[in-house]
Amino acid sequence: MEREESQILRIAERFETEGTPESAKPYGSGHINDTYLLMCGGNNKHKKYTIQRINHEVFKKPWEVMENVVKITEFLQKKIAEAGGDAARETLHVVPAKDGASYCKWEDGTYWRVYGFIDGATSYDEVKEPKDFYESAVSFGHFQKLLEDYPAETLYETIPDFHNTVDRLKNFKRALAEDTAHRAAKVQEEIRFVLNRERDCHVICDMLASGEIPLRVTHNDTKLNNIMIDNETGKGICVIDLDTVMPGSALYDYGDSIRFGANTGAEDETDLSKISCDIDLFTLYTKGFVEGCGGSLTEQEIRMLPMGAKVITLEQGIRFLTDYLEGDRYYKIHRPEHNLDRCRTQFKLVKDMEEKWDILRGIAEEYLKG
Ligand code: ADP
Ligand code: GN1
Ligand code: MG
Repeated sequence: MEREESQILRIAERFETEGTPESAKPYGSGHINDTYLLMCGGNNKHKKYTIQRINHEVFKKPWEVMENVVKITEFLQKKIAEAGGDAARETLHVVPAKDGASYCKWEDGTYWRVYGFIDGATSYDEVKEPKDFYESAVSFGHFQKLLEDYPAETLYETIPDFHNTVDRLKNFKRALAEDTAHRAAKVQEEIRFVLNRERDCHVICDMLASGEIPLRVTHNDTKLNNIMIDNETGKGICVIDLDTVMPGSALYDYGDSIRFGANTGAEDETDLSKISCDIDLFTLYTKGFVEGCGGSLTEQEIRMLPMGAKVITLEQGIRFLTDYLEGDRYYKIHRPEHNLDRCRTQFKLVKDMEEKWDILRGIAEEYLKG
């Protein structure tokens, strides 16, 4: 929901910004939180921040999200500084509220936070230059590497079963049975697409459960627009959108980037002939991610990377379809059938990956050690 600027400014005044909040404009294209670019000023100086409403329908315990974010960003700041990096730009910084908390609960029951703005860098909604995609791969891989020794058990699961594909399938079936928005009849083809791939939904969950692949601290929302790319150097400098950092699988982190960035069309493209998995981008991302992970991926993880891409794309399609069946309650939509359009791109992409399966596997297997 877009709010009056004056209200955002009043909320911003609750935080320890440098200078007085002067303007707040809607910013970015995330599907979950409401983000505003906040300008603060005083003494002829201006400073930028992002102020965000944390979507507490999605994140039921925003205080746990913020506890995670504070712990992770402090951990990363230390690691980056130790490695001689620029901790001010290479990770998010939480700006505390004036009462010392990491967020502020507003009078209407909404939850807000402020981050320092990463200036001189861009988050891209599509791959314009392949090298940006490669840089994002190195950054997401490196992010996971940096968190390799983070005590995972101290993190909250901010959305329980977030990438539990089996659970997502179960929720889809429940939504289908309930059909509250009376839309199931319209999407029989999409429903069949899911039901024909039930087995795929189990592959990664089963491997995690048996210990065949490790549970790691992962980002879990590795879309290209969750990386800031430096405008001058072209390097991926900062991983943002840390709300879903929690124990997960590297396969989902890798796969979600492929799903979004190696797609030749947009996530909500209505012309499905534009949707396919670009082999060059797939190759490039795989190289960057394996390099970024710095030797930490196991052989089995490397072997399963294409499966990560396929399963997360299927999962995402299932999530969009479920939301469509439930009457568009989760994702922000900008047109009536937006979730259905999004679902269809995901399934087209899954199908294309299936057709290119041997090629995709071959690309990943190049990186098997020994
Ligand atoms: P959502 O969960 O809704 O995707 P994000 O945290 O990803 O929210 O923020 C949405 C967009 O706002 C990002 O894609 C990015 O463009 C911008 N953004 C968020 N935080 C910052 C920041 N600290 N500095 C610069 N831009 C930011
Ligand atoms: C949401 O917040 P945003 O727009 O980066 C969603 C992701 C989906 C993505 C699909 C918390 O990401 O899981 O993959 O939309 N985030 C949450 O575009 O559900
Ligand atoms: Mg985002």
